[in-house]
Amino acid sequence: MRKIIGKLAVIVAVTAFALPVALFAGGSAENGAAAQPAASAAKYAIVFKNTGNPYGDKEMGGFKTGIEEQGFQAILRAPDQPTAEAQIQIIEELIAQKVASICIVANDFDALQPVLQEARSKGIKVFSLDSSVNPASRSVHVNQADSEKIGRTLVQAAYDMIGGSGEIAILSATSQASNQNLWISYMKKELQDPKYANVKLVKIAYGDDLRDKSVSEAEGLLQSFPDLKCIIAPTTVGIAAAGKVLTDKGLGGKVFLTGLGLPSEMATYIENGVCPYMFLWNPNDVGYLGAYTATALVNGTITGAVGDKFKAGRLGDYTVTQAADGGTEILLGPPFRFDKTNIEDWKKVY
Ligand code: RAM
Repeated sequence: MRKIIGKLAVIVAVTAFALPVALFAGGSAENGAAAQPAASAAKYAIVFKNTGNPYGDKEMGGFKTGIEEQGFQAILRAPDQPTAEAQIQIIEELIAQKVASICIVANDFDALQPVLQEARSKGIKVFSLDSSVNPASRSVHVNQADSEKIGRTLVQAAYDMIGGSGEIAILSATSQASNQNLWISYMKKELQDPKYANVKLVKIAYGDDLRDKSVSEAEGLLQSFPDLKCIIAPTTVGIAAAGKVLTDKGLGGKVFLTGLGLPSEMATYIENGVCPYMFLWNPNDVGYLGAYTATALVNGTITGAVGDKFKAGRLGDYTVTQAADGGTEILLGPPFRFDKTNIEDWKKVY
């Protein structure tokens, strides 16, 4: 770990984003558990977008660690398909199970409102994480990183890779995913800057965070736009699928790739030059912060109001702040840039 930290300390000085503090702390989840309290019957649930996403497994894994080290039971759920309807069914089951709280990684910003309000009316604490629900449906949102910075930085990266001119496309998750849609809205704002006069966003494709669909959408982009110079994939599933397609077609150095990717899944494509660099945060930490948000809401340490403070185990102290959508949020911290100089170390971490 010391070797990793030493290298990262140098890298962080030259990257747009800072290194997540939690990684410098070098703490493991176990360090946060001062004394293992006796297991309690209280159940804390997290509902991810869909199954089969390694990022989601890590996020839910971090949540489980944080809940269990506080002595409670964690319930990890995700539907097969990334739809609001499927999540509504799961949330109804969780209400019947009388869980203490529901942490939702939403497949839709507004569609979950009735069922989440029903949960809240029954005393269940509800908050979103990673992909938000609207403010009327939540106490607070746990945000992995500054949304505007993510969107703008990804367009700046594409600009840098294509030398300031050419066609670019976005390969997203589902068309309803609130986190991707928010990032894309900031990408579009960034593209309005006159500096991008020669950059053309030709299409936003949706791979639905399903591996096969993301592969065929990436192939479709290449077929429809033979002059395409860069794909921005703000989803770990999409970027890994595009990495494989570009590698298999031998398009490294011709069509560039950037976005948000898991180092463990993207190392091959960073090492072979298909993806010169990309960004992400630690998904385990997002889930772990969610676990402490859940218990802080349930035990009344926070209500989700601006200025509320709590301690999130090994991650330290957090304060609730105003979110751009009118609700409130808890921000994990800055994302990190991965490239050839550091991917070797990071692919082992997450
Ligand atoms: C995918 C999911 C997730 C998002 C990451 C970047 O795994 O869509 O919600 O945060 O990508």
